[in-house]
Amino acid sequence: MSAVSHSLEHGHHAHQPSGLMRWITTTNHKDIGSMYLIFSFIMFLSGGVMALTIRAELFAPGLQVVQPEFFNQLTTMHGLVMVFGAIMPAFVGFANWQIPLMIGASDMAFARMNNWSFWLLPPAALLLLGSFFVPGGATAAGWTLYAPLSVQMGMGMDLTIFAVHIMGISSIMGAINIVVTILNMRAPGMTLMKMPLFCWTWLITAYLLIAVMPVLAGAVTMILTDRHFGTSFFNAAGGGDPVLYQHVFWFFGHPEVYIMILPAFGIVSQVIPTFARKPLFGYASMVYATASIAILSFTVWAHHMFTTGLPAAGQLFFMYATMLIAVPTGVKVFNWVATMWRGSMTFETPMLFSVGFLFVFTMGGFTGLICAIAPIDIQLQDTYYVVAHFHYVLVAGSLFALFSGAYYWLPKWTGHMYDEKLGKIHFWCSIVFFNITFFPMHFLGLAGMPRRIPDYNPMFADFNLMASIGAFGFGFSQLIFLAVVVKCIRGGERAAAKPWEGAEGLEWTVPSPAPYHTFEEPPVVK
Ligand code: CU1
Ligand code: CA
Repeated sequence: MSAVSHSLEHGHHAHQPSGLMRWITTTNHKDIGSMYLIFSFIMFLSGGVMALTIRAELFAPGLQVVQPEFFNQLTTMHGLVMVFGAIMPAFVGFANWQIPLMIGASDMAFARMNNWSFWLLPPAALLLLGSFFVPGGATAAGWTLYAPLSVQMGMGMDLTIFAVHIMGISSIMGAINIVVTILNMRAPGMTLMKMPLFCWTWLITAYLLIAVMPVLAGAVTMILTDRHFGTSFFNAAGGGDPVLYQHVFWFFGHPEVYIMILPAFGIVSQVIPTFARKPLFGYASMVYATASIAILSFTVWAHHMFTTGLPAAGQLFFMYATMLIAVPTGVKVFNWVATMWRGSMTFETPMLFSVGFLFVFTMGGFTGLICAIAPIDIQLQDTYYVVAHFHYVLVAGSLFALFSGAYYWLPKWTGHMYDEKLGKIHFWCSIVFFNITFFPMHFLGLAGMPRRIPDYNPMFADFNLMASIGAFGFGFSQLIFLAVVVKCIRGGERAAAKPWEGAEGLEWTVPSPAPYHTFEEPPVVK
């Protein structure tokens, strides 16, 4: 008895697993947040290598770096890896780190489920990346996995379907955790309308995830049963319709775009007030704008399908509904600019990435409006204009906001200040090379260059050369970020409890617990 009680009293610290077991069994939101971020960065580099192989193939007309079959696998897997492996898990990593700190909760509501949400991801990634090595290789149906091609592809497609199922389960569990944490675990006095905006954007994103991940799971399951169990959901010969797949997929796919951008809005809404040294302009309107964007995102899916023979009334509906989203998005951009108006601004790396985001993401918003116009979209469908548009949204939008947030919170996460000079070099290289890569793609698309092809007419040569040079510059610039993060984890100037001077009270709504070094043993709670 006494031995047992002795070990119970004093055993907590002694029995805490260390080394690898600590990371496998951890239920600490900070540890899990770090694992999400490291995982997503590894996936970002894998997807990046695929992108660079694509750009090497397209460096000049007539080049053949890889087989055309493999090229199609690369464009597909680049998209899937970046969307499901890099961007989404990175935002979940931010949510894990920041939400409990920002609302004054001790941890996520379901700490053990949180561990499980993360550890589902590495096996899913292995399935996805492993599909390159099965007979027939990875699926080459495009990241949207359109039927009938995806029904006919080799077994790489089955691995992809299974991976999508697992990543979907992980996302849903993560989203449930975020909703329950925010609704039930806020500190006394932390009303919903006092929450930092990052929490609001994630609360709304979590609802989007719970609503649409099952739709994606349904879409790929229908492909699976069409492939192996004799159904004909997407087979016209059996009474089905391949266009049905596009409806189901984009009912998931458009809200998915906002899943990847609303948390980015949240990060930018934290960073800009800090470095403008003014409270966020129009907090309540930001909340309502976020919610409006989320609700409207369910009503626009067929703007991806203007060339499928939709009735004219349908085309008009989806065109106007899409344009409507520009209103709440405009409210947000206005509020960010108004926050900076007459602020005493400084431009440390997080602010550079947020202001950069504002310029370049807004470009992606404008080209989105152009694509929304049905008669124009019919011309631009499946051209590089669309590729340019969504990379302005997902790279200049999601990725730049992730970098902004990473630099902003690295001092909190690691306990050290990052190297400001290297951070600034990373920003300027990123934004310059980003534009060299993707701006010419607008012209390529307008001139009619189709996407997802391994070779092209020599008339497209100049802009492709520019894009490829830009892509390699952009890719290698990301190694600077890796260097900054590794350096910051390993040491450096100790970060103050409030690392951003002159911005007292704007960084955190509640006093956050003192940071401990994530890569040290966590402190023992007495
Ligand atoms: Cu869309
Ligand atoms: Ca080629």
